[in-house]
Amino acid sequence: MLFKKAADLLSREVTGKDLYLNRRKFLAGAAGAGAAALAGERLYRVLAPAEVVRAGMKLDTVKQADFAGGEKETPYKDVTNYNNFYEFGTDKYNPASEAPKYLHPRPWSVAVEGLVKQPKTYDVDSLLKMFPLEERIYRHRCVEGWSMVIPWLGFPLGDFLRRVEPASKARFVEFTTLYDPKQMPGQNTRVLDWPYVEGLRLDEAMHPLTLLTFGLYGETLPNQNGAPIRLVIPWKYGFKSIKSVVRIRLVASQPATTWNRAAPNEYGFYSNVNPDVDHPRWSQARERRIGEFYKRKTLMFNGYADQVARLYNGMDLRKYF
Ligand SMILES: Nc1nc2c(c(=O)[nH]1)N[C@H]1C(S)=C(S)[C@@H](COP(=O)(O)O)O[C@H]1N2
Ligand SMILES: [Mo]
Repeated sequence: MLFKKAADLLSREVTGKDLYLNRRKFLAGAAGAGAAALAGERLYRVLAPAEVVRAGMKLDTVKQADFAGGEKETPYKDVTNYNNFYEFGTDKYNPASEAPKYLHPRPWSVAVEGLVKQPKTYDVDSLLKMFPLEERIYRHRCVEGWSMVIPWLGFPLGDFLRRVEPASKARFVEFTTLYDPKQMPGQNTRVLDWPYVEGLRLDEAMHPLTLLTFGLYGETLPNQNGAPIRLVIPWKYGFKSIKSVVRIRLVASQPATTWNRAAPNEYGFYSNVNPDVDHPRWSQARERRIGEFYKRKTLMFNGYADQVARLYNGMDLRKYF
């Protein structure tokens, strides 16, 4: 069975050391709020709604792989409350409070189009069942200088792209977030050009680390983390990992992307994590891991150089930042 009720999570087996400890504590708190509801309807309204929406549904995975060198996972509470998702406001805490109220992640369809032999529109749950889900623990580095370690659930985007068969002329992939100001009230403001668009070179999109992501911490994605489907490209700055995707389009030339259009001198198309190439307004040499006080050194390609450096052989990474 693919989905289980949120309540079943309470009995989920602990697979690693303290792997699910934080989440279990969090959910125990949510259950406590639910119990209190029995005592009074008003109390329930105050405490329960956001917690219940956030808990998500359990997703079964076939394997777990640590791509973060054994580092401690960032607590669930931080992963799901400290977010960038400008469709719900520009404050880090806005998405956690607003996205659960407005965004309806099901039913949801994702269109695959452009230079592809098998164009098709998929229901997100049929997409989710196309390949076995893996849990992958990745480092996640925001261009602003903070970072986390997150256990995502998904499968390689490349597995899916091979299935839909890119045409020989396809060289890039463009991804688009939902445009619906009713579900994404931040789209009523002009902080960015909507909808949010991102892009990858086809070989980056096919790279086995690029994850088509449906969940985190064992559950479906919370709305604030990009429900019901997002990308995670762990060697690039966080803004490349586009949330709440509705369209995947194979194209011949480099797509115009939201942040690159907004500030081309600050956010390049590639945006690979690179401690040697500073943002024009701040250094990228260090980062603050959420939950830690001292800054640590940022690693080349966010620590994934062995796997991805070859993609950029012969490229001047100062020019193609
Ligand atoms: N559609 C959309 N996707 C987005 C963003 C956004 O504002 N809108 N923010 C990006 C940025 S800047 C980061 S750091 C990551 C944050 O992902 P997280 O909240 O799951 O940690 O999402 C990225 N994807
Ligand atoms: Mo970011």
